[in-house]
Amino acid sequence: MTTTRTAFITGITGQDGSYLAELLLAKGYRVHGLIRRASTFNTARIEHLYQDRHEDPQLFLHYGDLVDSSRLVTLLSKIAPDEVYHLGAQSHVRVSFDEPEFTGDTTGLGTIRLLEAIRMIGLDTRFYQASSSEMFGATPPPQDEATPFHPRSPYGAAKVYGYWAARNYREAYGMYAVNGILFNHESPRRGETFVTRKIARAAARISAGVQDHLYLGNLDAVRDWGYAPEYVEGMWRMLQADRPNDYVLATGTAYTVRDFVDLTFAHAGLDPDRYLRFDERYLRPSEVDALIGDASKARDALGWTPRTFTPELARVMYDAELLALDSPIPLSAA
Ligand code: NDP
Ligand code: GDR
Repeated sequence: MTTTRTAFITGITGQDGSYLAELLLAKGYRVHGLIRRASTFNTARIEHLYQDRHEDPQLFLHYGDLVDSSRLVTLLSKIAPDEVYHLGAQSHVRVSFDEPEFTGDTTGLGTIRLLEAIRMIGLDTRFYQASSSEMFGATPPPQDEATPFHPRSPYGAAKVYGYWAARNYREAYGMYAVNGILFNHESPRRGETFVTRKIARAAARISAGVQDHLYLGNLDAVRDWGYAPEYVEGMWRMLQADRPNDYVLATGTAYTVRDFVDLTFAHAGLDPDRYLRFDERYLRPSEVDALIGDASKARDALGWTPRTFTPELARVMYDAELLALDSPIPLSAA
């Protein structure tokens, strides 16, 4: 007899949370998600999931916030999930320089609030921490699980705190807690202010004649961009392993921001130099110059490998933007 497993996802309204909820529902999980109360709808990325399931709901949303410990305790004790995927965070690196304390509170302390809630309740659950390649920061590539951290932003520093919190609860209390150290992963559901989505959206709007220019900051940064749906599958695999461990997920390939512009505009049949402009507002006080991951450990231990690489990603994201221009369905739900 199989029993339905229950998952709890923080950050379910975000890019990764929405793909992970889809994946887990397809695997037969009952999925609970933490959402923030907002004056406008913030559930566009997951709306299709609960609309599909009116007769037999398997997706349940709960108001709460990572800064509200007592709410996390109440919710977790009521839901008693088998797996907790902690994806909620103030996830924008540039914004973390404007809001360093808030970023530390949500992205850093939010992790310990959740871990401590699990410990206090005595919940037997598996815990996934959304760690980031931003923790490597200034340490040159290639980066893997043994690479020293040198964060270059309040966001990166907060993620280092979350990483060590997860490891500490594993070592101190024997908790099944893992760190997925994920390199950049993108999709048509990426937030509009991250660079890949910004480029894809601008190219589509320029093609359609509704935008004139694309303003960017540093074009020389090197990133290892993969495809988000493949990365959430890696998160799930990490929690199915016999023992808790930490894993890098990455494609192992390197492209500059300028390369992403060129790939996207070439696919759109546009000359980037006609439209590209520089705006220093998009520069960061300290930049992460190059991130290129080595995901050999995840390949060997979990059988995880990336299938979509940056050139295809640029095409997929541009095509989705173009379709969305004519569609009444918001792209974040597509
Ligand atoms: P998004 O920015 O798309 O989503 C962030 C999510 O966190 C949203 O659901 C947001 O809710 C929620 N959130 C933010 N603050 C709070 C809070 N105080 N309380 C409760 N929920 C909150 O991020 P991604 O989906 O791209 O990333 C998921 C996680 O993985 C993040 O932790 C990110 O830092 C990390 N990560 C991402 C990588 C990437 O390339 N995408 C790479 C490595 C790590 P709302 O919708 O209300 O804003
Ligand atoms: P990143 O992603 O900082 O790597 O963090 P982002 O897309 O914001 O920046 C990538 C690189 O592009 C450069 N850049 C610009 N970035 C933005 N957002 N807007 C611009 O106009 C622009 N012009 C140039 C940046 O300087 C940077 O070098 C993402 C987030 O998802 C994190 O949460 C996650 O942890 C890391 O990826 C891995």
